[in-house]
Amino acid sequence: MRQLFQRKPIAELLVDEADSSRSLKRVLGAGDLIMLAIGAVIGAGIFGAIGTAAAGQVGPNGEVIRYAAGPALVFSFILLGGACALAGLCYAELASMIPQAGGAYAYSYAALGELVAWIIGWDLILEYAIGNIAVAISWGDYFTTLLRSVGIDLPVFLTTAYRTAMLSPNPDVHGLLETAPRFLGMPVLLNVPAFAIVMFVTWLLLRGAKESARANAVMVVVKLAVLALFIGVGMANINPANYTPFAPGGFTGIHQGAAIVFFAYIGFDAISTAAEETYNPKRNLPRGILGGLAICTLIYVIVGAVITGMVPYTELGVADPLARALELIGYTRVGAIVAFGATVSMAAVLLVFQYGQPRIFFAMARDGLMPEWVARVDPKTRVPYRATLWIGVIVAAASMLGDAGETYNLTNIGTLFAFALVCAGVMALRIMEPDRERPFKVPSVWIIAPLGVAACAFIMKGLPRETWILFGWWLLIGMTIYLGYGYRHSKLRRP
Ligand code: ALA
Repeated sequence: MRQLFQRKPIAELLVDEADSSRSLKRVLGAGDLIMLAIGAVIGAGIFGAIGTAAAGQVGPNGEVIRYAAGPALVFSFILLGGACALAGLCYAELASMIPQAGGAYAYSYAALGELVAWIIGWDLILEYAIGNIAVAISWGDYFTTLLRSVGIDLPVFLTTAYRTAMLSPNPDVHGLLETAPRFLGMPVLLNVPAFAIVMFVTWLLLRGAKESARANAVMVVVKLAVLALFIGVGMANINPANYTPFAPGGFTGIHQGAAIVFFAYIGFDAISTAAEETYNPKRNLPRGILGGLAICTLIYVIVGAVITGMVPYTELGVADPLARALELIGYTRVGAIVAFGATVSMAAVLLVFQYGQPRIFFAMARDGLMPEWVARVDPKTRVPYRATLWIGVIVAAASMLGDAGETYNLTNIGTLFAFALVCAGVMALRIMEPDRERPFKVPSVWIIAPLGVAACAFIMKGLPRETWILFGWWLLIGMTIYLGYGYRHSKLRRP
């Protein structure tokens, strides 16, 4: 039992900065971090998931799966901004205290012991790899819209995944199970664009492509420009009648809406992994995390208010709601520009997450919790190439066959769980290592951190039962793998 909760000493997690072969260069300021946060945050959530949250969701037999938030979606965004700020503060404390690339996995190894660290590492697969499945599917939807706008119509059986057809309440989409071409008796229903973008991003990463602050800044400018265009056109076309009813699903709708658009906020935590590359992390990390979060919250609230004023919220239950809303008010060409901006935005998210996932595995493999080959680095490109390639292939294949709705929920529950454990980790380390230097300290930690845990738990509660069951299975599989492999190979006990 004691071994299961053995903590890795922080000193072992820290890298000697004088050793240039093992430490990174401090090149990022607060402005770069804010840009990185916006780069990783704004993507499929605001360009895609927002639609289901506003319109709600009904099952194939007409049963309500989630209540509609309607125009009250802005309250979902405000609630989420607050909850993420609590977790963001806790991330800032741990990131400045343990400036190491493993992120939440490394913090929990130091704060809560090996078992919890493994669970977090396993859980982060939901945030990065499974999250990217949802982003890739959303990318595919926008890409298809974009091609259609220039007169290229891809065959629907090559842009719709089998699982999506199976789950869709829309008879046209569901009917594809019957009408699609067949191979060995099975309907061929593949989301080829989603597969292709993940493989392309993987290829880029394998070449050693780095998400430089500059390239990211260009993509952020594109994102912000198209959102500004959307807001500008949308504001000029608001019909106040669309704001009634304001909260069709009542508080349940706002709560369930928050649980799904939480996806739109994921990614601000990823910049905590830049701690080692930041000048003066004590000052800049909290500014980057909280500044990025504040800007994204503001943008989201405005987009939420505008889109639900442009068209009736019931029209938004599609995969590309921003482009659809513009189409519905007659701005098809602007819709195409927004669709282009969405593909750029989501490609950036895909790249950052697809970059992050192998590195978490890499950190875990270095600690002996995963097989050693996962940590193998290409001597020329310095990329953990095997992990990058395998994760790329698996995410691409899953994006080709999977459904976005299911993956959004799993990602949200997994990330919320990680956020809650980070908040708990701050408290644990305050008790166990009270004297360790904390370059950034969470103010009123005994209020903020428990509130952070409670807020995450509350948002998690808004997720459907099936998501909880899947999450339970996910953790169970993870535990089995740990007991079968990581427990016996951990380098903490066998250096
Ligand atoms: N927040 C990121 C997105 O919305 C994951 O795409």
